[in-house]
Amino acid sequence: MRIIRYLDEKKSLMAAVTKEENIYNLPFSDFLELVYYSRERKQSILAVVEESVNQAIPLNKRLVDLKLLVPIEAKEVWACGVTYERSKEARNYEATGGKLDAATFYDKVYDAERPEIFFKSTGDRTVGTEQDVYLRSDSNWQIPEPELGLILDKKGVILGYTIGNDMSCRDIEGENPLYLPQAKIWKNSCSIGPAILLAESVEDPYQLEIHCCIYRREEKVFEGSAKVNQLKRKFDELVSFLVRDNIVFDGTVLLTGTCVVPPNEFTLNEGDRIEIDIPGIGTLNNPVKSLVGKS
Ligand code: DO4
Ligand code: MG
Repeated sequence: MRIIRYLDEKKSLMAAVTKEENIYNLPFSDFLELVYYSRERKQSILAVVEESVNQAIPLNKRLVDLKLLVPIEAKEVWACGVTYERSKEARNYEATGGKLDAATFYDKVYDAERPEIFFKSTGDRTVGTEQDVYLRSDSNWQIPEPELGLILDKKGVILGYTIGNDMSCRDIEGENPLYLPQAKIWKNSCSIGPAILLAESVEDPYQLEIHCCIYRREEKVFEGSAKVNQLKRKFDELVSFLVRDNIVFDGTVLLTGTCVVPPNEFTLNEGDRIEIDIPGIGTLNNPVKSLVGKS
């Protein structure tokens, strides 16, 4: 079962989407209201949603007809780094200028007990599907990072899964690791959506697959895929480091790292379109706009 938010005549509505893609409006204003209601009733989130669905009639609309919003207005989005071998290789290339025999802090963090976890975004910087992600004006090497996102409660319990795009500037990060926040955080540098797949509806989330295509003038210029079971660490391990001695809000999103990296010579251009698909969750589709001349 998936949960979406959509705009209906300027009103934001929440709905459940079944495996068969039938859509049922839910009587909650947002995902957290559903979470709190299920806690009060001592029922699982899925049980509450199924009860609503069983009493409702499906919308006479398809998902593509809806103007989808971010599935959750997360106060904070955090992200994990170098959790896949492919990300380590790409980072080593950035940091060493291609001298791949040099041992780097990326090699170290890949093998260390403590994972890399960084602050990625706030609600105001995060967009949903069909909304523009922006390119920084001071970077010449920018890529999307397609990632599985965990929707957490304040204790770190995984409530659901979504798709995340951790937009990144490879030149800024490669120049100096202390520039990481600038390589990762700017206006519209994070997108999530299009839905939350309820954790209770997934038998084995490590079997999820991530596909990414980038289109330039509707021609495919990059395509890549990965399976979440290529992840070096377990979700619980990543979450335990995020919540340790921290304040974590209900509805926090934790991106789990990327395994799909375009070739080193690739950089995003204004006008590109990024499509990230995780079967079972949906497709996160973002046009790319440039911030050059806008700041
Ligand atoms: O080390 C910097 C960030 C890594 C990252 O975002 C990723 O591996 O997905
Ligand atoms: Mg990333």
